[in-house]
Amino acid sequence: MTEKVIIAGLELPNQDLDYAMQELAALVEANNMEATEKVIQKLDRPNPATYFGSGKVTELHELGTSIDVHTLVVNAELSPSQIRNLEQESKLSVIDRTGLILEIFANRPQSREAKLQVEIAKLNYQMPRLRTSSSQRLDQQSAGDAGGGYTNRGAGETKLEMNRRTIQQRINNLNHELKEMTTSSAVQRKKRDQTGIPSVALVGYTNAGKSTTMNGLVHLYGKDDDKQVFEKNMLFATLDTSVRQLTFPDQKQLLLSDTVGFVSNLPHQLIKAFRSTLAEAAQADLLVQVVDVSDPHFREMIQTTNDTLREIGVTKVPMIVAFNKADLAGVDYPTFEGNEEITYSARDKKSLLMLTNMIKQKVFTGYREATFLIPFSEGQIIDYLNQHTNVLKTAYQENGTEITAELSSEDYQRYQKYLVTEVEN
Ligand SMILES: Nc1nc2c(ncn2[C@@H]2O[C@H](COP(=O)(O)OP(=O)(O)OP(=O)(O)O)[C@@H](O)[C@H]2O)c(=O)[nH]1
Ligand SMILES: [Mg+2]
Repeated sequence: MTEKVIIAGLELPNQDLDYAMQELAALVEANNMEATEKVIQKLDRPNPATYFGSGKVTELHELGTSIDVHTLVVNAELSPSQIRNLEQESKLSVIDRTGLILEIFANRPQSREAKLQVEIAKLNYQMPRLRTSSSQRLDQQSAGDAGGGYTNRGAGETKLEMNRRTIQQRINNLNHELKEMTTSSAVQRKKRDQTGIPSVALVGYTNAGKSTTMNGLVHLYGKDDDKQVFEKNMLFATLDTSVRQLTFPDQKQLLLSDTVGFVSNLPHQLIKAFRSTLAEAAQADLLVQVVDVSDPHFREMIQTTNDTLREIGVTKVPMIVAFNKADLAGVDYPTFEGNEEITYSARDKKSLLMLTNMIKQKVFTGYREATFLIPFSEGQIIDYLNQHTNVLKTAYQENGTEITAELSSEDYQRYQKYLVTEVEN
């Protein structure tokens, strides 16, 4: 059964609260809850003790009692004492925006790596929010040393401090495990880098259609046994980065990755925790920012995505902005503007072909056409050229096979000694 909750927000100066509250309701739904009432208060600044003003807190308490709802979801990250005070005075159990997003992430099925990242983020969030009254049992043994910096352990230490220390210890262990995992994915990434195959990452707001775009492109250019990635009309459907290889009819290849979606005020604990997953985007040769252009707030979403990318240190990767769901927006598609913007639908083949062309133009630079004369004794080179380059012509000469192909500068250099002519273009 879905739990009914009250959502509440402060309208502070210069804030589009309407949009934030709509999004909060969607986040609530993504956490299998239902926002039955929405309460808003206009204030110049939050009340330091209870976030809302005292009159509003009384109103929230009365509302909760009258509609028999016991949970209040607040559209901001509250301080630990604000949560405590607000709970005491409203008699409602309080979830703040950060706690809500962390819960959604924790409840999504996910890989071991994403699980670790989410748990670390959750523990970091919980640590300052631990209460003295907590009856959590503490295993003295496991609260051991490696935590570092906790030298004042022992006599006089409160249970709360011990609980904190246990959590810190757990965070350290998880970080350690995560680090080993990231090292191995970094190794994988490095291996892929060495193949010289360019990489393209789909990034953007949650629910924009990244996974649908990925699946569309994989359907056209992927291998037959490539798994589809999970796409669904819900926030944070994707938590893991998946990578697929695309091979185009001209034999050019690229690696396409689908990444976790962003949302406004994504908890900084999560951003930090997901840095390694997002490394795929940071190291990409090209980003495709997928935008749901049918959403009236798409401009804010672009802003949030750009801010979040900056926050994780992705500032120098070139980007195509891909305005998706044009079919719902009632605009012409597919259309493109310059080589940086496309309006399309991830469900439309013509759109995907246009997007592919734009991506290819950006990524496959330095390709050239050249003719090589390969001696008959070097059959493996001919196989390589046929498999990895765009062979345009093959002719058999007395002293070898003459092949004209379009190829990358790496391949060109590799076989330069067999070069006959280079076609200028
Ligand atoms: N009508 C229409 N729906 C689309 C289009 N592209 C995606 N959708 C739908 O939008 C919803 C979200 O798509 P996803 O591909 O899961 O979005 P995402 O960006 O991967 O979302 P997260 O993984 O949550 O970050 C799904 O229900 C898709 O079927 C489109 O071009 N047109
Ligand atoms: Mg997705």
